Amino acid sequence: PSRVAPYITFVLGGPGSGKGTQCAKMVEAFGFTHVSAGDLLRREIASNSAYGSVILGTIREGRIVPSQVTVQLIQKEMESSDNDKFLIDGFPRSEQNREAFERIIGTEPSVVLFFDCPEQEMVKRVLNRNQGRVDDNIETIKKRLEIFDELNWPVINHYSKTGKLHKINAVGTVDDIFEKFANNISKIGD
Ligand code: UP5
Ligand code: MG
Repeated sequence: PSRVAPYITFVLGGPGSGKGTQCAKMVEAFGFTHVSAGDLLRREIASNSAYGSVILGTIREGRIVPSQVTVQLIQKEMESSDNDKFLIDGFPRSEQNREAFERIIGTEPSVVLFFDCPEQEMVKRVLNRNQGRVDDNIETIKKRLEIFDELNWPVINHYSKTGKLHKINAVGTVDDIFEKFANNISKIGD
């Protein structure tokens, strides 16, 4: 059925909590379009765009790229899709991010997934990933965790208050974690 507004799910969680991995499974199972904010920013760096060097410096330091830059990339990606069901992965990371999205896109998410993972497990996963990401080193991981702690909790708390938050224990096998929340997700967004 066609909708007035797109159906948006925000996917939140610390670095290495498994956002990207679980999004891939949701795409396969439920036909969402996966929009990873981090992937869009990395694509921007690779394309040598005007913002590329600023984004690279920010990601190396584990800080957050200015909201307008990220929201514009997300907006372009959503507009270029025929789908009206989106997973927005790794965004919003701060209240500023959240407000910019609401202002520029003019839509709120229907659901917010939060993958809750212990810090030492996140560090272990990120250090084992080995995909050449400039931020997968112990110094940057520490900064990513600090920034997450400082800026992400207000966003989580906001969606908890509005009743949109689904908190998921992110420890276990990839398939076990998926099964724990997939039933709920398959019922929504139809
Ligand atoms: N893995 C996954 N699930 C597992 C499981 N259940 N058991 C064991 N291993 C598991 O997984 C990480 C690794 O763990 C993989 O090797 C996987 O196989 C394994 P993944 O699914 O990739 O986790 P994810 O949560 O996606 O981790 P990621 O590192 O991508 O999270 P970040 O939030 O740190 O990275 P992101 O790409 O979103 O952002 C990177 C940077 O971009 C940020 O630090 C920031 O500087 C910048 N950014 C912004 O400024 N603004 C934005 O809006 C977005 C990003
Ligand atoms: Mg990711």
